[in-house]
Amino acid sequence: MTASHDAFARARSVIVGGVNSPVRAFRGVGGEPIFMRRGEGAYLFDVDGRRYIDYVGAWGPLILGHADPEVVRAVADAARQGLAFGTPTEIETELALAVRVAMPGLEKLRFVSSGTEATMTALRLARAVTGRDKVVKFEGGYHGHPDSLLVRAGSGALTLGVPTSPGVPAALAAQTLVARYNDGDSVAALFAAHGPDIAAVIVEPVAGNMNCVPPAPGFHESLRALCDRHGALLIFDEVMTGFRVARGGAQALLGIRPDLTTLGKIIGGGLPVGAIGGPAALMDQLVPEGRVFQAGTNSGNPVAMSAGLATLRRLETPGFYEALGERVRDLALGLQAAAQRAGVPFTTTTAGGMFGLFFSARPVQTYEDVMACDVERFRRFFQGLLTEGIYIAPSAFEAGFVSAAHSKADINATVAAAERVFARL
Ligand code: KE4
Repeated sequence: MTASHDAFARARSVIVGGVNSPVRAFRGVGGEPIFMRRGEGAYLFDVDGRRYIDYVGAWGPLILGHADPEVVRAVADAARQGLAFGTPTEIETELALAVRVAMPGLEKLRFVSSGTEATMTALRLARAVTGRDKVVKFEGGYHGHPDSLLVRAGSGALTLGVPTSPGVPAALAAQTLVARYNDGDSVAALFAAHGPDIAAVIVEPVAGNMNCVPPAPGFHESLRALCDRHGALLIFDEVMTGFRVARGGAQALLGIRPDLTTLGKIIGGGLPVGAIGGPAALMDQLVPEGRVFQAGTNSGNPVAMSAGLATLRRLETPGFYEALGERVRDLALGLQAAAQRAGVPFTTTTAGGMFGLFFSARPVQTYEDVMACDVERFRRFFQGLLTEGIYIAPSAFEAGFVSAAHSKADINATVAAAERVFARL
């Protein structure tokens, strides 16, 4: 037996499912999760010493790759000053300013410790500011696990077959209305029926939790117009897309200004950071300026802030996103060509530094398209790539990520490995 197998057995004796986040459990692809010991650049090394080219990047944060020397140095330097103070520190201001320079619509921010805390806060703020209770989300959209958002959710909820979680009171779930991604008419219908009661629409500007589904032209414009017409807030959940699809996030690419933005992942550089931001008129409704409560022991942790700041500083490098986008396109086109040579129905999507993989003969643009894909073939593809030393997300409902550490040689090796796997699918 392998060291990973033994580690998993030991973990399961004390940690639920042996994992601290369900999508890591490999339930969507079969087999046992691989225990990793070390990361370096584009690579992961498991407890048995095997190396993988990593396209998960800790689920998005590691846009610079694993153990980036500058980020690690910044963390070590910060840690030597102390791990936490429970007081304001200057580095929190520096990170907030660095976020605002890239995303000017975030006039004021509040840091938290996860994307879930960010979306939970955004919903509470929207409900308080509008005095309304209902929220609109999208089927397959995932925003972490606030009760109101665990209704027909994506990511791990979808992978584990619980898109609507037990434990969410029916009375609360009834306040969550669900529309179809890339279908503005489905949102208009909800506003027609419930307009005066809708506090907010929360959307992933690029859907990254039903694999990766970019927005259709005009979709976000329709959301912005509907929210304006009915006095609801538009919340862009950019936990995944923030600093991933562009330095200014999807809102910069789309030219859409949401009312509130949630962030996470990359702004923590691998350490636990989330954020909510928007116009001061809205954000100053949060305590202590306003009356909408929100708090957190670990919010603004200076060591986590240092990882985020060191990361964002590197993203200011001219040409960073152009180079990253080129790597992603090379990967996607290479995989598509390899699948075509093998006669396997397969399609990809890309959005900046993230991508999607689908076993489908036709383009994927909606949740229904995603659900029509061949998940069994995805499982076999995942397991085949794993034996070839390629680590993609262990779920057909997750996006993939490329880092600045991925070389052209890594991309070429990945495509060559995939070609061998396609041939035996
Ligand atoms: P966290 O609470 O996991 O930091 O963030 C929740 C969240 C919010 N919004 C979006 C768009 C997200 O993608 C996420 C978290 N993403 C998943 C992966 N798709 C995290 C991985 C996991 O759950 O282990």
